[in-house]
Amino acid sequence: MNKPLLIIGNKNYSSWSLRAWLMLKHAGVDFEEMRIALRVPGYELKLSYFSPAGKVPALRDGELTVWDTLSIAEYVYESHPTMWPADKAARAVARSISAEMHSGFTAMRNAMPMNIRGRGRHVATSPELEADLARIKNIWRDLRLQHALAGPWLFGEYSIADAMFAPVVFRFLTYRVFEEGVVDEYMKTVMRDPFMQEWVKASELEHEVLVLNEVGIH
Ligand SMILES: N[C@@H](CCC(=O)N[C@@H](CS)C(=O)NCC(=O)O)C(=O)O
Repeated sequence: MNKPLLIIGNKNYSSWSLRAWLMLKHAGVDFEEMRIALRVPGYELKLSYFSPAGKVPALRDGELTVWDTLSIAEYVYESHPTMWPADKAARAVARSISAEMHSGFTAMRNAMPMNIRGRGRHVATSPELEADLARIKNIWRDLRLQHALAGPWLFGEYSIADAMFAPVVFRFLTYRVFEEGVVDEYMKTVMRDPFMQEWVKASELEHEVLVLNEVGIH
């Protein structure tokens, strides 16, 4: 039987690809990956062949294709139930913050595109951006204080929610968003994750530069 195939974009820039990849890695799924470099001639045709929505990530498992990050998350969860918290209330909160990440934080996503190789950048601030950053820090702080005894992740044990917020940690490092205490500790936990390190190394080997994602001044 063929292994599941995850179709992803550029590791340096594609935050949605990173989320799905982390979920599969942390669930222990034995999968292959195929990278389609975004915004190079012909990429849309390739994407449309592998992904009905023409976007990454998409997961092929046998005859089945699953696309859109939250659907991939739920698909992974069905065979790996530890990927959401065991407690029903915690699971509902984990799904809520993951959905909030999926549909929200537009000001941050627009102003601070994921760019792992970028460091020490400054972008213009706005009330909307500040509100997004404050909300994310509050989510991390509240959850870490609540679940401190259960482990170092948002809900103690690693869950899909951690994968959903992992690209935000890269953004905070690229655009110099700091916060002391449990928020900083959580960011360090995320960066120590061997799978994050593996992704970082791969992003450093990529040569494409997507100008629209290269924002901020030093
Ligand atoms: N809602 C989708 C968003 C996926 C998405 O926007 N992916 C970007 C890359 S991070 C993409 O495929 N862009 C295609 C393009 O730039 O043409 C999901 O959750 O997976």
